[in-house]
Amino acid sequence: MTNISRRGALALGLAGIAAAPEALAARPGSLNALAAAKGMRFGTAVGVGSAGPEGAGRDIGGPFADPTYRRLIADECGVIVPENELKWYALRPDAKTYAFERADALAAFAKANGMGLRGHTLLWHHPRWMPKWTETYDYGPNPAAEVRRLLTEHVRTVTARYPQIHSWDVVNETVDHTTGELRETAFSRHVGKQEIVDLAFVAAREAMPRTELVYNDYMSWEGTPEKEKHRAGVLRLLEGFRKRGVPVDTLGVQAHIGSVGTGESTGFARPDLAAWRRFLDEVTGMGYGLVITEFDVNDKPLAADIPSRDAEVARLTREYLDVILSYRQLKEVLVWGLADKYSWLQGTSPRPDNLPKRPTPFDDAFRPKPMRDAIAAAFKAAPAR
Ligand code: 9MR
Repeated sequence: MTNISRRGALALGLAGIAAAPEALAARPGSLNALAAAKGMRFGTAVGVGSAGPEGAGRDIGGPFADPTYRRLIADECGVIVPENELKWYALRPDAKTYAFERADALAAFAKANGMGLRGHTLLWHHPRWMPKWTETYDYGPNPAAEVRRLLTEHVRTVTARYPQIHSWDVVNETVDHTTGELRETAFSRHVGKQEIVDLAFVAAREAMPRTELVYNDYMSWEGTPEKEKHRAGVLRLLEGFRKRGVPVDTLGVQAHIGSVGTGESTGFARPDLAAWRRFLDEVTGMGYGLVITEFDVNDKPLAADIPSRDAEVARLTREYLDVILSYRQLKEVLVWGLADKYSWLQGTSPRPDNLPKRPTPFDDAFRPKPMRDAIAAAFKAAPAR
């Protein structure tokens, strides 16, 4: 286990992980092997658990403590991404400290099992997810300079700790989906909304000349005016990067699909495939790569019956993947959790019948679901890249 003390490991309940690495690399027939046959990689987010912005640095336990789940991940995946552990609120209890232990444990697990590591995220530029101290911190007589110093130092320090990360979500979710405009945070108030985002990418490129730098967001394939506004806002941001020469390589497509539970539209997916293809054409036309960073299917509005629920989730998975895998710019597909019991969706707006959701490829007993078959079939049908 690299970069994590024995005491730190014990505190996190992780002792023994390094001593007993799971199977090396994903097994033949795994989702990663099927992806690899087409020049792609498959992976998942996994977390050790960490409290939100109010409790930075505090461990609350998590899926990574489950050895059967770790084995499943090592079996199926060629890459993992820490679900929360690299976020500012998890890494930065204050302006001076870095709490690397949890992310170190995940990095060591990836290494021990021959898996790659993605980074999420150097700047979740969203007021809700910045640590609370950034609101009250004394930025001194030249606040803009202090914000720039803080962010640049953060980018350098975190990227230097994990040089093995081949792809970083440098900036996450800075486009407000309701307006298409850029979000404001304690940082941007001093520096500018556009400038802070540009700075993150410039600092990232300086620190990591050969790493894929990603702008990551949840713009979706739905046909509503609000979703259209979100896509247009993301396109404007990507165009601006090109005009200003900001070093951004790839668009991260989060791909939380399924339930459309808020705003003007509720119910299950009603994709506008023509609008979605137009969007992907514009993105790739500007020379950006694509990565699916957070795939899952929220089954909240679907009827309780499990076989039909799973079939509908699988159908939507296949439809979504067939469209986006037709773009050879797409090189990686990551799900946001591999097994239902560890999906973040269990902790968000419940189903009307309060049944557990079934948004991921494996069920609570880690048995493969029709969604896994759909991903496998989509990889088999995808053009090679
Ligand atoms: O799955 C994550 C959950 O455990 C966290 O509580 C939450 C807030 O940090 O973030 C979730 O992951 C989000 C990701 O970082 C960015 N895109 C949306 C994801 C789901 O909310």
